[in-house]
Amino acid sequence: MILHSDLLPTGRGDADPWWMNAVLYQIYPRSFQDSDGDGVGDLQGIVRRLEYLAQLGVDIVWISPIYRSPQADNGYDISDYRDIDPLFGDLETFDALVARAHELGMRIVMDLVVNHTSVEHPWFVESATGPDSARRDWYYWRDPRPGAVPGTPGAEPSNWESFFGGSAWEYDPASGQYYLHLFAREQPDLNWENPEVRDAVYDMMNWWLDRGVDGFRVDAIDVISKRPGLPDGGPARAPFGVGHECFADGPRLHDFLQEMHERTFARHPGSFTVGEASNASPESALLFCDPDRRECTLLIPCEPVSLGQKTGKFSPRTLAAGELADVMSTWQEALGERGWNALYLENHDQPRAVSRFGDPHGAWYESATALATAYFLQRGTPFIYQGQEIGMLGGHFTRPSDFRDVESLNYLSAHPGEGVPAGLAAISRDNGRTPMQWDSSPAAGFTSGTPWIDLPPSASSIHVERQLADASSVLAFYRALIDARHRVPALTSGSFRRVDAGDPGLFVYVRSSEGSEVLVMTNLSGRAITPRGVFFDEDLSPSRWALYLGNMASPIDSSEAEAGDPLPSSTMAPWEARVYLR
Ligand code: ISL
Repeated sequence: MILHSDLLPTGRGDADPWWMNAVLYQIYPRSFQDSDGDGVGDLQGIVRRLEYLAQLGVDIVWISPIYRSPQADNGYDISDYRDIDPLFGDLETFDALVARAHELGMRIVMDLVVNHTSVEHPWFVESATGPDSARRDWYYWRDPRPGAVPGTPGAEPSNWESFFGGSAWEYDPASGQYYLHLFAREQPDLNWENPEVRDAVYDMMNWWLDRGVDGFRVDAIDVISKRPGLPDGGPARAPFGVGHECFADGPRLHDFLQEMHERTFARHPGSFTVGEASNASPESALLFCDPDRRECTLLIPCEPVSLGQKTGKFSPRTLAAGELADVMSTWQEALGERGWNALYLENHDQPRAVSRFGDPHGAWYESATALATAYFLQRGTPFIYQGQEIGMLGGHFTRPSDFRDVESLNYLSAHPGEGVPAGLAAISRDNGRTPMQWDSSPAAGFTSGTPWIDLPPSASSIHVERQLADASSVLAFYRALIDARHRVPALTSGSFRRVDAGDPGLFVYVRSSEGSEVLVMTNLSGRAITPRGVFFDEDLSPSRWALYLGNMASPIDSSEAEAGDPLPSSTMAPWEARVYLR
């Protein structure tokens, strides 16, 4: 690794709004740090690790759901929005966590899951008492299809499929009706058409904001508005199931988001809202995050991380050279200087980026750092998912009993006798949920007990302790990227321009603002490639570029090692990454 920190402006630059030079870190609490030996991470564990995050340079911490929950979908099924699940701690510990994070200069963002609740939420329990319940209309209850035998296949009110497999309708023999669940059957969809539902949601959001949280990551926000009448959908369009066009980007979605903004975020100036919109496209993205529309601060699109889904999620195909770079640039260009995006490669729903897009065996370090460089310096707010900063790899799932995630378990039970298909092992959400690897102890310092999900074999060599002691580690590399985001003006507000380097394996771009420019060169392939084109470009030719960061121990052209050297025209090694400033 080559690092010339002396090239950075001293001190943190200005940003307006504040998140333009901020870096976000996502914690999946169940797998971050256990403090009581039950094998499940908890809030006290997070508190213990806050200093680690502050030292890394993290500005915002998003914590996946910690509310009271039966944990059918690891907390994305909430039974009490105003309490902490005892698995993770209590409100007092949560308040202490927020206070400590604030002392360390970090903000806390909660996950907000309001497309659905748990079946154990009192709202649903009351709604399920029967058609006369005062809360019946808080959820979607519908009669069976006329003429069909209730409770048998085909009798569902519509043909919609759940994201997690099977019908999106669950039959309730007691009332003879079905309720809608776009996710697991334990996650009934709230009826956002009902103003009482929306009032209750906004009250709850204000309760947390008043308590001191700094914003929300709003889960599955683009499916809250359903097409009136809940009609049958047309044929499935991969990777989505049947009915998707009837509930994604529904007719009142943006009215609801604008109302939510007005009723909650507008009352808490500076609060941060991330909308998770798996259906958003480069064409629709600005509807969510154009500041004038007053909806979300930024958007989590899913297209870049859904790449390679063929007919279904668990039948991945090999990506073509340059495919990832092309999708990322399309999003950058679509949002331009108006919108603001979440930049990310990993989260708790995705496999680890190095396992998926890199070369975990042949070029682990190089591909981890090249992928990091490629996404981190684009326009938007970079998100780091826990463990990504040390290049964690995916899980090792060989038996059905190795899986924990509801989506994977549903898949296994729908495909009995197939063992563990390779696609499931590679793409299962459990890949991103193995415990954080802190040190070389048997459970990687995550717990003194038995972890709720197994660690991968790579845990013994990839861990925080080792990387903190190594000035050239993946962790050190991330720290250098974070420093650059904090200090270089072009990375805060600068435009994004992709440069054609003549080969799909190369992803090269320039960020520019007045008086500050950054040139990012990455080789996202396992081939050595000589860039073409870039250096004939008038704008890029001056020899004033200085190499700030590189992931090769010694660049192919040794003259590149010195800061201030001219832009090299030499070949980029497989998975090489360079960041130049001027
Ligand atoms: O990753 C997906 C399916 O495997 C996505 O379609 C994902 O389900 C979708 O983006 C919504 O995800 C969010 O809501 C889900 C929860 O299970 C996910 O963990 C969460 O990120 C339901 O609350």
